[in-house]
Amino acid sequence: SDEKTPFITFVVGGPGSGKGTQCAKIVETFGFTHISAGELLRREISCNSEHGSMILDSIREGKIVPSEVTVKLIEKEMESSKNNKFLIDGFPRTEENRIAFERVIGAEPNFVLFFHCPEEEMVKRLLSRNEGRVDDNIDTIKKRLEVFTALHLPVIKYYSEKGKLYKINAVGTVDEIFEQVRPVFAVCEA
Ligand code: UP5
Ligand code: MG
Repeated sequence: SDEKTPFITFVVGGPGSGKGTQCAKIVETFGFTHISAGELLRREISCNSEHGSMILDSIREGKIVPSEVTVKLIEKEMESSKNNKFLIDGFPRTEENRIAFERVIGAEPNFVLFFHCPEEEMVKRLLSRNEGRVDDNIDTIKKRLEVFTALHLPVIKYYSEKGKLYKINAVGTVDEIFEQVRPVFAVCEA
């Protein structure tokens, strides 16, 4: 493939659906660079950047940070990478996110992985994660689920209609789920 044309995969799904876990396996197996939008935002909080306190307030409330902030962080990360294969995790969360990315980056994803997981399973995983995330408490988890449910469908529908959506059943062991993910990437390697 062309060195300059980035190969972009979006990884979407509800809170705790296993996006980060599966991205780590994709990176290991297929050599992508993992860009987690949530991690980029948490990094802004911990380095006390310009938008840090606004981002912290949004994450505590499970709200979506303004697209321009998130897209700028993603853009910087893509530009500073020597790789041209990117996994963008936890983004786009809304139609507005999607449109802002296309406008700023000037590209569409090659395909989109959607991890589909029942709410009760997501809640169970998040409550037992224990990594000290400010949003892993039951009140914020409920808000994250509400925001996801209210906003994700148009994004899914858009990519589904373009034939770019791969829906993964995100229930099962990490390895079982990866066996559904692997063929999607194996095809694009061939
Ligand atoms: N786990 C994973 N797979 C498992 C399996 N198959 N069986 C059993 N357990 C499994 O997994 C969650 C937990 O489950 C872990 O403990 C894992 O070991 C276990 P993980 O892989 O971390 O799931 P993930 O989908 O990545 O969950 P995460 O909590 O990161 O998802 P969110 O989408 O909620 O979080 P994110 O970091 O993307 O965003 C956080 C907040 O940032 C958002 O709520 C929002 O406020 C803000 N944000 C924006 O505003 N804009 C953005 O573009 C992105 C984020
Ligand atoms: Mg994650």
